[in-house]
Amino acid sequence: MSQQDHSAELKSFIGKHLVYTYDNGWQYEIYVKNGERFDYRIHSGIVGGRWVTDQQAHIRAVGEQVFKISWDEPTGTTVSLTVNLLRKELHGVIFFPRWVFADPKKTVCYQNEHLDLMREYRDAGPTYPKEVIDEFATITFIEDCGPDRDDVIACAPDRLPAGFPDRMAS
Ligand code: FER
Repeated sequence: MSQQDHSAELKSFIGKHLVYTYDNGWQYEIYVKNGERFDYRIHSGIVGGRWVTDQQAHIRAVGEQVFKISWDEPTGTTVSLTVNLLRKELHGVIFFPRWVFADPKKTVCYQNEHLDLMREYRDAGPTYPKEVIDEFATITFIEDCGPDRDDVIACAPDRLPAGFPDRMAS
């Protein structure tokens, strides 16, 4: 299979909408829009309130119902998620530049409307030493929404009805 065309292996992942909670309590939501892009919303954790749509990412199948999403944020934070749909388990590694870890609230926004500012912060740093977060998460909600929708993740986390992510978990 070529590097460019890996749509067949991603068939069961594209369109998935997931909510998961890391063992450290941080709660996240993602929607896999297509083979190149995804949306996410952060419900809690040091960057809780942050949300992003159409983030470009490397999305690959790495095993039976196991997928990997890796990307580089405009903030300089890099993330790689391994998503195991069979075990409803996820493993994330987040590499935070020092400035994000020191002052996470600077990145809490709808990032799409502040891309230039995020790149300015990234370039101002400091970048090092990076903070590496290595955590497992439990996937509490999975649904299939189909590809390329703009209405799955379409507002800030604090605009959702109270208890939204937990209700999605039941
Ligand atoms: C995740 C861990 C970290 C995730 C996103 C991030 C979408 C991004 C953090 C940041 O940009 O500060 O599981 O899922």
